Amino acid sequence: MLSFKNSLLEEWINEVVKLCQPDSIHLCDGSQQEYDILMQEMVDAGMAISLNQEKKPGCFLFRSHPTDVARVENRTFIASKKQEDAGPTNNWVDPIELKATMTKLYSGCMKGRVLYIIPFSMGPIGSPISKIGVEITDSAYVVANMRIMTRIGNEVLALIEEGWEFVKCLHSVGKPLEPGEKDSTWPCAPSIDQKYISHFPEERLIWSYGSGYGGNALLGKKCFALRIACVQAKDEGWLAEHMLILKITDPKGKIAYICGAFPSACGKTNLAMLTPTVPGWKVETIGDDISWMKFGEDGRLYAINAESGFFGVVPGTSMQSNPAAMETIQKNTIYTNVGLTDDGDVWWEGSGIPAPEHLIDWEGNDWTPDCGKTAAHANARFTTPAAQCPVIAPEWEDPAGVPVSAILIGGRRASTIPLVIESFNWEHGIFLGSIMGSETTAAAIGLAAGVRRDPFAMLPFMGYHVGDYLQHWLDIGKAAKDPAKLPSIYMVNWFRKNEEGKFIWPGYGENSRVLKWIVERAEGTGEAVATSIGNLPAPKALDINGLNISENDLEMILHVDKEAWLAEIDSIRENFKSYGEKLPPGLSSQLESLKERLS
Ligand code: O2Y
Ligand code: MN
Repeated sequence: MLSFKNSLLEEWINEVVKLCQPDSIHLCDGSQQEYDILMQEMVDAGMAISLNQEKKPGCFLFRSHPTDVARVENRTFIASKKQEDAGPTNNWVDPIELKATMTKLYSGCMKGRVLYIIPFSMGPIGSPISKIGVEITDSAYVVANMRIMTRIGNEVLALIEEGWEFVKCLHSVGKPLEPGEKDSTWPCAPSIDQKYISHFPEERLIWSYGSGYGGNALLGKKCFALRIACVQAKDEGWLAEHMLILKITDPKGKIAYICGAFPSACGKTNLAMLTPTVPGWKVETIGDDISWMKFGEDGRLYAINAESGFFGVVPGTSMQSNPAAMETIQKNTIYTNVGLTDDGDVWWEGSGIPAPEHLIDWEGNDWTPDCGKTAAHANARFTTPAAQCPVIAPEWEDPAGVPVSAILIGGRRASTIPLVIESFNWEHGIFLGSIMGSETTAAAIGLAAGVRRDPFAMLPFMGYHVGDYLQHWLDIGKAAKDPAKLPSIYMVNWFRKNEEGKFIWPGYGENSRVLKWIVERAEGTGEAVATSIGNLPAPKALDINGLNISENDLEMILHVDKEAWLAEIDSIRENFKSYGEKLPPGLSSQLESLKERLS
């Protein structure tokens, strides 16, 4: 029996120990020494490879099981008491049924393993915006990654012992060991239907079983900081969002903070660390994935990065796409599923570094450039400390957060959506957030019907009904002491294509031109024209100095395509129908107003 001052913690841990039957228990203190010992144990067991220490000091490579390589949305469940509270976008299972199924799986699941207890804080320890969790896991890989991605250990445990509320997160790789059985290098449940990523929102409880990978296993990230936290946020009057946070400084030294919601694989990490091409402007990073926002005393929304590391996609990361990320991942980084070169370094597709003649690929096989396979898995990851990022803003850990001036929302749209639209007001901004999305492959040829709507890029991460979620955004606007202090909302689209299917806008550092206009709008100097869909940059208001873009292309990406928008309205209406009675009236009236303005 483990004993703690906090009886809730003590009861829960002892209950889990009894159920999972580990061989031993380790309470994580969060120290460097503890991390080093765990890493060495994993290297000795053949689960991790220590990389060439001259080239990549403090770096390790892991190779996952080929069936366990990404978040599993079809095995992710929201087990609210009532099905209607999960809504049409989530997989709902009755919590009693799900607990019965998973209790059987958990029974004895940690035999032959160590049970690690990780007290962790999402956000700076003790910040009024932060929250605490405890993850119980049988994976040392999870402990190591959680130490980079969150703040773990004694300081957090002390707060729990003082009585701070905590979210219970239980994780098992789902592979008990028989006496004498040799462990595999990446233990996990043998089949996909034995994996469960389950959320019990009313109980603030997470149960994950069967996967050791990323968002399925590092429970502070998507499971807590988004799916559970967005329910806490609704109940408590704040926002837990899938957003980057960046700091932008103009040539006169004036600072603004911008949050941005983009679906996975839209370049969020790159935007958070962008190198502006506009002379005199500077961008620094606060966070790249999860923003928690609360009203401050002054009536502004303040944001914190809920994490302390980056869990970024490796393929495509290069000195050209993201030099800051490249510098960050040179040391103290965990690589998962990339290629291992013969001199103990790592390599991946899109690194900008010529492919070596030979390496060992992410599955542990010999690889040559002509072998017909990629060296790295498409969802290979780096786990790296945010503090190492060369463009991290000095105030990135300020417990008070940073005041947000603007919120960006954007998906991948080949047509219809201009480069940037400024919303008329908060309600119109929420409407834009509700209709954002990306084209599915079929729609790459321009069919609006193929748009997968992804409100605020939260579709895979909403812990409750999408209609209630959007109503909560509207309510936040109503709760503002001074609506003029709410951030302005901008829909952006870096992904417009021409008739030949080529991207029109160059993206990357050139996106600073759009950020510049947004900041100028906030300062009252940027010019805009009101259109039926929102305010667009006035002619010449967007700084295109030195940019190689034709008048025609610029016209195309800043133009309101009326026909396309009318088709869009039909598709939005279809989508809204799926919300049933929970469609916020504020959003249906926005849709009708848009139709009127267009006709
Ligand atoms: O595949 C995974 O488990 C990781 S998913 C992920 C990781 C970091 C940031 N964002 C995401 C995402 O899917 O949005
Ligand atoms: Mn994400």
